[in-house]
Amino acid sequence: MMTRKLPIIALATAPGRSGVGVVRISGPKLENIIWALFKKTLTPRQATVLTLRDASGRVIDQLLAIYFTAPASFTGEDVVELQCHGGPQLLELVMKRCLILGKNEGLIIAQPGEFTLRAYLNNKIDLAQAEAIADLIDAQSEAAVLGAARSLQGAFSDDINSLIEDITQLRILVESTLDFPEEEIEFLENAQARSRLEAVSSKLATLRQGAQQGKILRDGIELVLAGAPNVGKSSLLNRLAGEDVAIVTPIAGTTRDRVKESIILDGVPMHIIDTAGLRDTNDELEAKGIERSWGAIRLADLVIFLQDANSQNDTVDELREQILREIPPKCPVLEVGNKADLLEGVHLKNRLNQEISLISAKTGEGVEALKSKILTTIGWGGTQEGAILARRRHLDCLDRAADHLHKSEEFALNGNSSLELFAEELRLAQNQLGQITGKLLPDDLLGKIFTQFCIGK
Ligand SMILES: Nc1nc2c(ncn2[C@@H]2O[C@H](COP(=O)(O)OP(=O)(O)OP(=O)(O)O)[C@@H](O)[C@H]2O)c(=O)[nH]1
Ligand SMILES: [Mg+2]
Repeated sequence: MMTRKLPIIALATAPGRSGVGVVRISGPKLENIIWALFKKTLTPRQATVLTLRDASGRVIDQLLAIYFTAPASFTGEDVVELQCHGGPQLLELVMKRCLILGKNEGLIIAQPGEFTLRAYLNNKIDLAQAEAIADLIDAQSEAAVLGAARSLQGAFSDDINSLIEDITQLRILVESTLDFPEEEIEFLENAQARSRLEAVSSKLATLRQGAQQGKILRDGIELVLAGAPNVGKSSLLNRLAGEDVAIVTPIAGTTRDRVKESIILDGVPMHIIDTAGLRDTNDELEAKGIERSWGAIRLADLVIFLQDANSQNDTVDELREQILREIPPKCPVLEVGNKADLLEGVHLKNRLNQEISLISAKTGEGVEALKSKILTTIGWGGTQEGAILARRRHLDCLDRAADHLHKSEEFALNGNSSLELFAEELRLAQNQLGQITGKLLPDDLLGKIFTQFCIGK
């Protein structure tokens, strides 16, 4: 995939009926293909009405073509976009005809993400921007669209590059001292080096925080509603979703399988999972459901441990222990007491003597406050202004960069300081940052990233 130089073609618009369907072709040289298709040469960047005919001269479609010549195009190669009528059969005929007439030039069907890959390989965009294109297409909320657009404009990449530049300057400073061992100690005590390192660390911390928000905005949160049977988990799901997605009955053990519903909370996609009530049971079907509840808890980003505010007993403590054992590391648990409408003036406290949120899934009381609490618990700052969109991959690179910076600090500031190791850790930190924009990315990772794109992009 990495080295294909042949011209490629794909439907750029979604399959199905639509007003217009766009077929896109990109390749090192498209003049011959254009001639083969239309017996015409096209003026670049000018819309031209053309007729595409089948082998026996019958008109397949009258379409609008726009031709971009390399390097001034999306991919950096020659690109021609054919705006056809948007019928699925028609577009298939157009594609087939193009493939036949472009055969001599080696025209082939594009792989997912191949147009964007070529844009990346031709330095039209960096890797973070290429990912932002896919994220823009997949964005699940308005805030995610704006964040992806900002990343695509290069906001994230600019921050990364500026940090890389700062580290480069620091490395130049260090490496120029390396040849003079007697100056090492002096250097490491040099306030300038130290304050620069601190500045780099704090810049990285800010970037990490932004990327964490960006990851939440992109992927949303797996929010699992867990608790004993009959406490009102399904009722809460329905309340949050604003519709009856799960069955609610007074019978304990109503929910047998996970029910998932996604909502947008303050721009953040929340994938809410209602689960079967947790208890010991001899019912085979219910037991299977409960096993799935635990499965969901093990993959949660946030667990709401729902309780009946009116009947607190030992099983609550037992269940809490169990849930805390099963959740993934760093997954917060929010304890919530439901059925507050039946409660009179009592406030619930959990084992840690913290007051827990009280709500009524039935009347809606406390649910707005719970929504805000959910957002603060997952660390959502609520500042969408200036937000970028980020991926797990970016966060991992930033985390590793932070580790290396931290180590470099130790080598610089501890008793057993070593300038070589200090410089090496700086290099490794820089390496991790470079992977975000793709400058220093292993080839196999590149393939993985682009195959997740949709076809035609
Ligand atoms: N008064 C009152 N009743 C509620 C409230 N929330 C739920 N209920 C009732 O409690 C019963 C159980 O509600 P569900 O939402 O099915 O409870 P669940 O936790 O999903 O139960 P399982 O699926 O069996 O685990 C139903 O009769 C609901 O109407 C509430 O806030 N106040
Ligand atoms: Mg239920």
